[in-house]
Amino acid sequence: MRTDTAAAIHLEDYQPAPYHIDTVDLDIHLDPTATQVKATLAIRRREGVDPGTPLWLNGDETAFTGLALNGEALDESAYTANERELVLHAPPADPFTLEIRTWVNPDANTQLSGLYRSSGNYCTQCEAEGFRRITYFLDRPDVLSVYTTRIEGRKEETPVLLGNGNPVESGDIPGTDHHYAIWHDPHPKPSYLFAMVAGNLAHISDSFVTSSGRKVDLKIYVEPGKEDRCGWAMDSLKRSMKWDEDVFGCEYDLDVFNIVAVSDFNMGAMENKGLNIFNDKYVLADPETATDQDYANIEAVIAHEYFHNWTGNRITCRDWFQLCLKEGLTVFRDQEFSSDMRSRAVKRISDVRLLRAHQFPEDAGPLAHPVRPRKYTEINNFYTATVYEKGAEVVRMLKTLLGDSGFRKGMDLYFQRHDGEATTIEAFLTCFSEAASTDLGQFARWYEQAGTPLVTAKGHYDAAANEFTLDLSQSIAPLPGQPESLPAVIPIRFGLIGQNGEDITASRITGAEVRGDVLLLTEAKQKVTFHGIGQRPVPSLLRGFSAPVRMEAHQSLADLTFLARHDSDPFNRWQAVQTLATQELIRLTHEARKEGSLEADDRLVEIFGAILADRDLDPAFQALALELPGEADIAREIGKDVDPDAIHAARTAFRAAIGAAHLAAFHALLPEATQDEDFNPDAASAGKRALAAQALGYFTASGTKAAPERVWHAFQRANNMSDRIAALTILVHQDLPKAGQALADFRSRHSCNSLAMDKWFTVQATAPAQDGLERVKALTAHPLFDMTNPNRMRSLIQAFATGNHVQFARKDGEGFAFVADCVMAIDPRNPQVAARLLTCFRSWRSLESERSKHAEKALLRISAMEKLSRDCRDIVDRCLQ
Ligand code: 0A1
Ligand code: ZN
Repeated sequence: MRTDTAAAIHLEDYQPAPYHIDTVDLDIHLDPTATQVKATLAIRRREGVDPGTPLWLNGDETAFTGLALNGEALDESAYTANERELVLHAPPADPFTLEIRTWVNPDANTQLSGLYRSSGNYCTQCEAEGFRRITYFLDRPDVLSVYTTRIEGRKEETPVLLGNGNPVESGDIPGTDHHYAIWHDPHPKPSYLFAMVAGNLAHISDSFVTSSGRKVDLKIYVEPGKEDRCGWAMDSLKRSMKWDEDVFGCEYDLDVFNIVAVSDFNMGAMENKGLNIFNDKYVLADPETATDQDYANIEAVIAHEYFHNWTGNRITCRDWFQLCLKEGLTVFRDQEFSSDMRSRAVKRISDVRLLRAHQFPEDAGPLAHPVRPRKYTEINNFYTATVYEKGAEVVRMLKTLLGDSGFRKGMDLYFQRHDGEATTIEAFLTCFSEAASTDLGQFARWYEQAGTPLVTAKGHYDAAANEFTLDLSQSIAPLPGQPESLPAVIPIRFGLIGQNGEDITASRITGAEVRGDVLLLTEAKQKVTFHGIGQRPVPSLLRGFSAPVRMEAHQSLADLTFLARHDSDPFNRWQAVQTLATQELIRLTHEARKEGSLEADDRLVEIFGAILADRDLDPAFQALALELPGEADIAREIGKDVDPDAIHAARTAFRAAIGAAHLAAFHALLPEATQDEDFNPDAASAGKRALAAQALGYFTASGTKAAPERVWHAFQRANNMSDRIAALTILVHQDLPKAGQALADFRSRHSCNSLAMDKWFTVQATAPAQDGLERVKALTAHPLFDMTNPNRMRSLIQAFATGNHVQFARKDGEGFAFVADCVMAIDPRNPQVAARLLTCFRSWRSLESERSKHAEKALLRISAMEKLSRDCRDIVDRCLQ
């Protein structure tokens, strides 16, 4: 493990590598504890580089066993080789080949970076810097090479041998029990996209014919016995391939596309060229074990990884500072895909909820960084919501600003101009400014400045002048390392709604550039006037969440209620309800703190009745609108001196009031109605189930006597995982009498399915009971709990830290202490996973003083660890700065 305090790497220090590596020939002899790797590299000095310039290759715990130059063994004085580097002191001036021999112990690789084993199968993870753990290399994304991989293994242990690109040759090795396979990938790629897999795997197959008539063999590999859960992933893959041709003109470029699902994986999935490797959570689904959310996630992640083939693989990043070039863009593309497959409005609302839940707090605390950071010490810590989700929002704003056709022209130019390159955000933006003949200089600030802009809007209607004015402002609160910021270009999609609920058109708008229904806020303060407005309008601002900002529109209860009922923009209808609910929840939180009355305002309770009664609404939309802001959302809005117990009390009281007031309406929607239908994973059926689950939750929250029996009934009758987990969550979180029995039933039904059992752990981890922490601690001793499996660890510990505010942030500090202990226990085995868990402390300074002192103590305890990984050191230092 690297425990050094590594020096920061700065964007402005970027230099191209002094050598090209044109081809990489790998010969890998597999063995669980002693895999032999021979890498033959064809190396060429870059033009302009002095002959004899040392060649410095990265390693990381790499075990050197031999080196030859142009086929000849080298004198030891000619090079330095250790765990971290291989330096050839004076390489020849002319192109040369280097033959490097290393060995790897896959069984000992608990970091899950490089070559490791998962359930006995060999697999690799090379992004960001895992390839150097297999062989020494210029392990950076701007070194592009053509790879040929020969894999050899024992036939019995590894009947399946997979590599990047196309299969070239395979066969037995006479006189041995070994066999081999050779794979060739004609597309030059960076080392982070290298992958190989070997093991005893089953598969399902299908095929896809591309727009130019190329037949592609598609296969999904899984552990034997899991093949029948791959159908949805395959279906999603074929739809992704078609969609990318239709919407972006991107065609697949190899003869095969393979996906492998493994059960030990640090992240979601990885876009290795032609050989995507997935956390099996994002592949396996059937109605019995996967929720509707799982189905939607699988569809999105399959698409995401597939879309990387163009945005990431064909065009990659010059350096890791440009990570958002591939990630922000690819998230945007997968969001668009899901919107086209499902309801666009529901998808947008769900994405914005996630952005607010994960990215906003990141952007407001010690871990804030620009979408394109300028410095890092550990790149693995920059696979963040800011790079991914805010990065996607920035691409979405580009589309909003340039319009559909301007955006498509820019994308076409990007693909045409940069195919086969490792490039930058500047180059990406240049394609759009050229294609749409527009200056994006100020827009580029979105990539450079951290922090969520706060936009304020105050409207004023002048009846005499027939004018409506909006006083707009934008600002970003000071952040560590960013005391001041400059105004960004903020596209605000808007409408002015008249009394009949229809949008009013202004005869003229002054004070801002307006493109269609989007006005551009470009200054710190701007006054915008809408002329020819014959009645007082209700403004609907930031429609579709047209920019990743916080909006304070100072609207009255009456106007927000009007928007909740009449806005033609579904996002803003939802937003109006959220704004009203948030205001009420903040008020109730203050009441709870002073032990005042927790009686909810009837006018707000009634809004939920209107949503329930509106039969024109899509059930999925109704379900989202009924979902109150989460405890973390309320905490974020309160911002400082946060008391999680008061928030919990307020939210519980508000839910009870809504449930009681609309008991009959909720009763009519209970899950029985949907449970008799055959299961269908499509968005419409999922929406009905989501609404039924909300109904069951509110019905119970109301305190009605009938509830416990109804929930138990719903649990028993469930014919799919969504309904079952919804009922189980209510039973456990409300501590209903049958909770224990339901947990036991669930366990015996699903004990052989680890993804289903992850849910079982999560339901308990997130229960806000008084003894919630003690229950979680007890579960760490459960025979099925395994701290070394990332999914299982996250299902209990991370779920507790991020989904159980009252218990994680307990006043006695025990929640923080427990999670800190877990971080310290995981760190020596798997620093990446430990560091991610550690980020759950990032908002500690916003807590009330007693709790924040406990959090600080826990962080200091981690910081004092002598052997802390670079990953955790980076996070803990930034949290404490
Ligand atoms: N590029 C992948 C995410 C990923 C990043 C790092 C990993 O290992 C440390 C694994 C996957 C994606 O965006 O899906
Ligand atoms: Zn990605």
